[in-house]
Amino acid sequence: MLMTIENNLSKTCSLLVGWIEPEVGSIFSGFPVAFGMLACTRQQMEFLYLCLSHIVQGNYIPVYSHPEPEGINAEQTTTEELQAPSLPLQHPPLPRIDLATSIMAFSSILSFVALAVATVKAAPASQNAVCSDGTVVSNSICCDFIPLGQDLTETLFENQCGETAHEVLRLSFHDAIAISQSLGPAAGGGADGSMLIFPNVEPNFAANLGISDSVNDLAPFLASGKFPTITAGDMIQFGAAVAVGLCPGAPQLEFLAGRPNATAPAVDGLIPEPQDSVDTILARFQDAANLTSEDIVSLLVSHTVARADHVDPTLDAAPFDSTPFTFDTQFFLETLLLGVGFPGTVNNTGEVSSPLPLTVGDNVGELRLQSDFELARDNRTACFWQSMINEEALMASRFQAAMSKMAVIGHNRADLIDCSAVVPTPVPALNKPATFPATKSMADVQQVCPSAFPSLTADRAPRETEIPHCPDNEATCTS
Ligand code: HEM
Ligand SMILES: [Ca+2]
Repeated sequence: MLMTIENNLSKTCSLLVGWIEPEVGSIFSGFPVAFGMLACTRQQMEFLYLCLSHIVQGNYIPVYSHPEPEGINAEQTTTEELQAPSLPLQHPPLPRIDLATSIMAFSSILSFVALAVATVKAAPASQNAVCSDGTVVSNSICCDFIPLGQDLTETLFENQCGETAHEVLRLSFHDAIAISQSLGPAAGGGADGSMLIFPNVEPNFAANLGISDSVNDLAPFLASGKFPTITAGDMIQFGAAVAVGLCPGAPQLEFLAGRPNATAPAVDGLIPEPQDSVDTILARFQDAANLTSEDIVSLLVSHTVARADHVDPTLDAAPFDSTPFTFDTQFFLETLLLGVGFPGTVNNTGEVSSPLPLTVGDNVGELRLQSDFELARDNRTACFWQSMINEEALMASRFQAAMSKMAVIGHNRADLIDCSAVVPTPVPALNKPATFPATKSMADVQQVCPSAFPSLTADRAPRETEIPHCPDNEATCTS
């Protein structure tokens, strides 16, 4: 039995401590105190009281460390469980909370009781459960993600591979990569939801410009009380899996549940920036989680469904390829074409000229990141980059494998529960081969890799194609 009472207690304390941070207050401040009280049985209140006294006495128990289980008497606890070997300590130093802060936060904490206790109650207890919609899952806790997936799909993403879906995918990266082996655990906890738990810290870092949109999008789902067992880190990684599944051609991502909530925000300086050199980028991914150059290229598949709002601040949603709503290989082809101009202003940091800069009204031309340009041409990454072109199945499977690594950064895979069964089935692929955009041909390719370049047809049109601002070529759109 993996989840012992000590883990439950630790996890609850972890949630509470994380939440005491002033930054977090804003997320949950609307949660009624009374609801927290009512939702608790006497046993649960005793459990909470125990946890609170641990915090007040400064004896906060980090997740996965070995707490003192004596005297704890909660449901589903056996002597055997209490004696189970503790898991290794893998947590950053925890913030110390003084008595005054704790007491001031007491009323707020009570309002969080329902969430915390529900998390404890939902600790993995059963194997091979069947959710109410018939989905067979490895653990009943997975079922809780089904309504979240439906809610995100309909309410937030509006069933489209549009702006909000793209932003949540980007958020999953910026949450996960904020960790450093060289700086040590205090630098960040990886995919731990720190962006959502401390919305006034990391989202303010320059490299995270624009990320607060996705934080503000997901925060209400976390605070709604509708998904009390779901942690911030799980919500972000699950949200990304749901988001990407709305993009035709995307694979069904793995999803593992059970990331404890972040107890501290990450430090600045850990998010790759488009003006970074290839050396810097390779070193950053290596330092974060031993990610290789192939992992990086595989993760950058995500730039096939991506648009920039902040690289050129005069532009709203400048796409990285000509099909920003389709999970296809155009991105890998188009980043290798000769750059001829800028979709908006020149001299922006991290931007280089693009092959398709034509901007007409809301239809913004393609924007090229300096980092994508360089990774496409560096001899450490160029061949793998080129190998993606017109190989949609390869691209999807490499992305899936790399995302599976990224999503668990900062955690032991074995501590998480495989809930992949509740990730919605992706929308079908369009199965359209990669093509040279109109007016472009093999003559525009800046090939670095010596392997044969795939033979592709070209779109026929007398002039450069406009890249539509709205999904499905709709005239207007919210995203
Ligand atoms: C070398 C690494 C990377 C760099 C330098 C980089 C840089 C950027 C930049 C500058 C933007 C534009 C943000 C804006 O102005 O609105 C962007 C957008 C985006 N990035 Fe990356 N990125 C990297 C890796 C990744 C990875 C690994 C993922 C996901 C796994 C990702 C997903 C996205 C997505 C989905 C968007 C579009 C967001 C939107 O459309 O609103 N990026 N990236
Ligand atoms: Ca695309």
